[in-house]
This record gives sequence, structure tokens and C-alpha cells, in this order.
Amino acid sequence: MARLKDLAQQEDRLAAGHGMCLGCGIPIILRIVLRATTDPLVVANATGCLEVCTTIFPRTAWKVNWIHSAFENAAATIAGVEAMYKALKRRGKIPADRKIKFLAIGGDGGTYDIGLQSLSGAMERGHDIVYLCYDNNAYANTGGQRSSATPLGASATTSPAGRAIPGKLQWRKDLTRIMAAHGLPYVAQGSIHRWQDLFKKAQKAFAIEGPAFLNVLCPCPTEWKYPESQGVKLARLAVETCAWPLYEVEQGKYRITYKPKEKLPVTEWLKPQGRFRHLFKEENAWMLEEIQKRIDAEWAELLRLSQIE
Ligand SMILES: Cc1ncc(C[n+]2csc(CCOP(=O)(O)OP(=O)(O)O)c2C)c(N)n1
Repeated sequence: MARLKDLAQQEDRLAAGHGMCLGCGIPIILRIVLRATTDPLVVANATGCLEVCTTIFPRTAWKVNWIHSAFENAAATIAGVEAMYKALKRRGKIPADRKIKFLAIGGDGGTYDIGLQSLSGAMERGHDIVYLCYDNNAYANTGGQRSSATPLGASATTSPAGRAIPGKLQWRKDLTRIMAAHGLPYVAQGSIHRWQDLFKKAQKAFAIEGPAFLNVLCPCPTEWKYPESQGVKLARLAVETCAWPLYEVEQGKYRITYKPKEKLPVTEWLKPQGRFRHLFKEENAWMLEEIQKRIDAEWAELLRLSQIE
């Protein structure tokens, strides 16, 4: 088991001094995931908060080879680099025993929506890459527009809660299951508050030969509208309410990696977030019911897939 003391000795591959918001989940995710391999690393980063905040000209917070990719094709970019690495190895230009790892990173807008085609293609072609999605449930960098990862009922700038609508009207896309349906060697869902679980998943993703996909819930104080100190607690509540279950799919086999002792009502996760405030008005009670029902059904389905009664 990884020990925090040992990991703390490892050099940060993303330096301090980036410009991310106070309380943002992204640097926490990266501190955990980037420690999961000590091999040389090439990163392709889709446009979004992470890219914007870590590479403000003329500085960079990255201590690894890093490529800024367009919003829609980080997966294709890293797939191309990995293909070149293999070709150079075949020609003997890179020594056969030299290992390099390839990682693409995108937000939910760049992953669930705009980069989905390139992601699906790169994964289907079987490149030896890891794709990491930090899912903050919104297009955060450009002002908090809704994405297909935004939960039902959340107020976003393009689904504002008011007289016309009670927030976003659609259920979130389940991208982790979509990636699992690609039949990848490794797919997992993680959270910042269970760092050992996330670290282990990232280790597996880097170690496995072939494509791996990691989806990590990323609290965002700016768009979720909560006090900055509450991010890790909100990540925990998302998992304890089963709004964001922790599981992995290894060679097609589902496994829940954390089962709440007592599944909490989803309102525990929703209530502290300003983007769901309107749901607690009497006229929107039906929406809370609908959210709870659907979460219960999805959790039951996950238990079935993992063969847990
Ligand atoms: C094709 C294209 N459309 C729109 C944009 C503008 N744009 C840049 S970043 C961004 C939002 C990114 O959202 P997400 O991927 O969720 O990452 P986050 O900002 O939340 O980190 C948008 C819309 C762009 N750069 N390229």
C-alpha cells in the first residue's frame, strides 16, 4: 500500500505557483495521478482550466514534456506521440528498454462532449495511453456553461435556474460506462478524498498495456458555489451518496472499490452547493425525488454488474 510519507518524497511534476482557484480539485488530482508513475512522461493537455492556469506565458508549472492540444483532440495528439515512440523504437532510434508513458488530460467539456470522437477513436485503436478526465461538471474556464457531465437540476450559465427552468433538464452522461463499453483493459472512476484508491487506479492505468481511462470527480468552488475549504468534503459526500460511485472495470470485469456503509440521501451532497439551492424550494421537490430515484437505480445496476447483492 502506498504511504503518504513516501509519496511526499517524490518530486512534484506539476510545480506549485500555478494559477488555479483557491480550493480547486485539479491540482489535488494531478499530485496523486502524476506520482503513480516514475517513468518519463509526455502529457497532452486539452484547452481548459488546467492548461490555462499552468501555462500563463511565459511561464509553465509543468516539469514533464507537455503539449497544449486543441480542445477537441487531446486523445488524438497523445495517440500520435505514442505511435511515433513505437515507430522510433522499431527503428532502433529509441533503446528497446526505454519506457515512456503517455497521458492525455481534459476537463469534462473536452472529454464528454467536444473531444469524445477523438477519445473514442484513440481508445478503439488500442494505443498504449492513459486518458485522465477531471470532471468538474462544467465548462469552468469559459464561465460555467453546462456540459453533458453537469448533473440534472444544476444551475449553470447556459441552464440558469429561474422562472423558465429549474436548472439543467437532462441527466448527466455516464462517460465511465461508455468508456467501459469500448472494452478497454482498464477504466476507473476516482475521487480526491480517497487518495490511495485513486493512486492505485492511476498506477494500474499506467502499468497496463493498452488504453486506460480515468474519470475523477473534481470539486469546483467557482461553479459548484461552495466555500473553498469544503471541496474534499463535497467529494466525499458525492461518493457516500452514490452520486459518484468508486469502481473500476478491469478487462471487462466491474468491481466497486468502495461501498458506503450507509448510503446517504443525495440531498446531503446537493445542499451545500449553491448551484442546487433552488431545488430546495417547494415547487422543485419533484426534481429532488427524481434525482434520488435515478441515483438509486444506477447504484443498484452497478451492484448488479459487480455481482454484489
Ligand atoms: C473548439 C473550441 N470550442 C470552444 C473553445 C473555447 N473553450 C476553451 S476552454 C473551454 C471550456 C473547457 O471546459 P472543460 O473541458 O470542461 O474544462 P474546464 O474549463 O472545466 O477545465 C471552452 C469552451 C475552444 N477553445 N475550442
